[in-house]
Amino acid sequence: MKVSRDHPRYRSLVMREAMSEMVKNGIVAPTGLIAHGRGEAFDYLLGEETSDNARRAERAAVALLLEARNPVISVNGNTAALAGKEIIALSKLIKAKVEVNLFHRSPERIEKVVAFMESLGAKGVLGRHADTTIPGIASDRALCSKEGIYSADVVLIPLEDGDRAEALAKFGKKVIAIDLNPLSRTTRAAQISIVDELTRAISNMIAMWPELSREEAIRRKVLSDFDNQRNLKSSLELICDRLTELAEEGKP
Ligand code: PTJ
Repeated sequence: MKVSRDHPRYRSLVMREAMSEMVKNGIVAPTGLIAHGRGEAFDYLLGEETSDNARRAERAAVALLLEARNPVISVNGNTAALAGKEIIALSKLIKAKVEVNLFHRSPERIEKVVAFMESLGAKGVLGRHADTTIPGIASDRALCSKEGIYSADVVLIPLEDGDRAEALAKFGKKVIAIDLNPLSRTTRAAQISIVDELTRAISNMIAMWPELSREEAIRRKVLSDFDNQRNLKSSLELICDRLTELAEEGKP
């Protein structure tokens, strides 16, 4: 479908078209479109821009990833489709491994998503040969690679379901979530919860890398100043304030 550039929601419509194409080629799961729609709804409530608290969480995330011994970025279908290239760029900067881990897992889909990331230029993508499991997850989602998620100290999980986020945290991983829903179990389980849209979050994190990679003292300060609970509360307050403002505007 051709989307007119003049349409007020041009970007959103283009993304939707791209996501539905990605369903056709098997990268995005059909229910990935529902997850995308939920994300759009929360983004609408958040004003479709990066808030100050999202920026704080993104800075803390970059600092933590740079301090990590074995950081891993977990990639699912939606993440590959929306921000595959940017994820690869970030992984190179912070020297993180990339591992494909799917909720709707099948050998064919794992192969497709890994091959898709490789077609975008990723090297050494993990996930094809899952050789162990994360304890506490009933589904195939527990499957992972020993050299990747299993032995990681820090795992970045964009657009995740709550079960795995909780299991990773219980297993001792420092979890960084990117999720527009400040109420989700994923956001609540994570040590650093970035309540921002994935593509904005990753490009902000790439832009934050030069300063944070240079200065260890700044990284330490960013991490010690960061309070995830306070930050999450601010995201909820932001939504409440926006709704109040909109309700006021709508008054006769
Ligand atoms: O590719 P698979 O098989 O691994 O499946 C991936 C999905 C996303 C379908 C699966 O992990 C899933 O069902 O996730 P949930 O439980 O729907 O959670 C996705 C979360 O991501 C929701 O809280 C959405 O609000 C949020 N979200 C959706 N799009 C974005 C987003 N957050 C940030 N940026 C987005 N673009």
